[in-house]
Amino acid sequence: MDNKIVREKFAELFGTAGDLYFSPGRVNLIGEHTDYNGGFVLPGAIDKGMLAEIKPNGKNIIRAFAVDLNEYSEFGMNEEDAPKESWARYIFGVVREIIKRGGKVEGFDTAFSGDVPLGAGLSSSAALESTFAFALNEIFNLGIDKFELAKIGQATEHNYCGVKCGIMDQFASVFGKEGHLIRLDCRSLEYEYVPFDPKGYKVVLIDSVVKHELASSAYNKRRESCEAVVAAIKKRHPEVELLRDADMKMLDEVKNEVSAEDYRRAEYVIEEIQRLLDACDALEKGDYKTVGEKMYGTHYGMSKLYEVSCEELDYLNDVARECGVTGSRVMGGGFGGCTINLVPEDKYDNFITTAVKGFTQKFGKEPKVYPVKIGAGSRKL
Ligand code: GAF
Repeated sequence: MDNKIVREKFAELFGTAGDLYFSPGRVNLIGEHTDYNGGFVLPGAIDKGMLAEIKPNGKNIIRAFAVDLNEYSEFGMNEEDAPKESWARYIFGVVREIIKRGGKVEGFDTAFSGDVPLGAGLSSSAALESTFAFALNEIFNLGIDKFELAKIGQATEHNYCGVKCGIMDQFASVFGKEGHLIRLDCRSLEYEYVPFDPKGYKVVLIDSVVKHELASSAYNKRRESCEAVVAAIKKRHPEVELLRDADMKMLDEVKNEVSAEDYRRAEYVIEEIQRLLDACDALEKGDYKTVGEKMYGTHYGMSKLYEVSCEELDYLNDVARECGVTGSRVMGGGFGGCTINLVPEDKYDNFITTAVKGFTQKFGKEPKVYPVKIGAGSRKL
């Protein structure tokens, strides 16, 4: 990422330099919509993210400049000071969540910029939250641990941005490690770094350029469906707290008590948690064929049961299959964004050419191609 543009803008607006902090976006190999159900995920931080220059200003206000949008916002730190710009609410939310936890944040100036494509399902918002949570923790010596930093980002989404997300994106952003995926148990937050260097394969994202809008309530509705099914199962099985605790037998017992739609949603989640565990076993053995089959399984489930895919993403998935791609699926929350593809090296060029050409002809717009590089998590530069 180019620091220069942030440096220049910061100097122009605020004078003497501050410190630079960076947090990445993420990919997720498998395990989608499992995080808020207490299941597992397998994300990795990427080499793209958000970069912010920050310096305390000795006042009780935050002065922020979004370089990519060429927008400025100035706001206080009390609950009633929420800024109107949606991007500024992420910063405000992080500050408020730190204050709620007893952290003493003072006013600061900042300019920031990012190279995570927005709305592509790569967690640009988590990257932004993590950048500020991590930076403010260091700058004001707050002593908050990394788990809590991730939770601060998640709470920002819940309480200031209207998305009842799980913990995956913020966790991956804060804890990312170069060359490794993170096998995360989203209930206990126990995690393990899994080396990821699939020899003979390339991992590539194809961006459908359909912008997803998580807060458009469809995401929150999926979560509500899962909770409704848990409530039904709990009447018979009080120990079930989350879908993670349920199995298909329990789900079938309540088939007539939940809507057909909610049943399908829960079916997907229960299967997806198992798919992830199977994929992790396969990964350990270097069995990429099985990992790939599981990825296709996820796509099917996200498309037909969870219903978070779209025509463009289904098309990209079909082309992947036709081109002999080992695994392919819609990645992240869905409703647009990217597919993640595990591609044998010798099939790569043909896949990319065929997908880009076919997609452009069919939809009249060109998809974007992002080769994946697994990078490190939140840091000071
Ligand atoms: C979005 C959310 F923010 C995550 O918490 C997760 O639920 C994901 O969608 C789907 O797996 O990125």
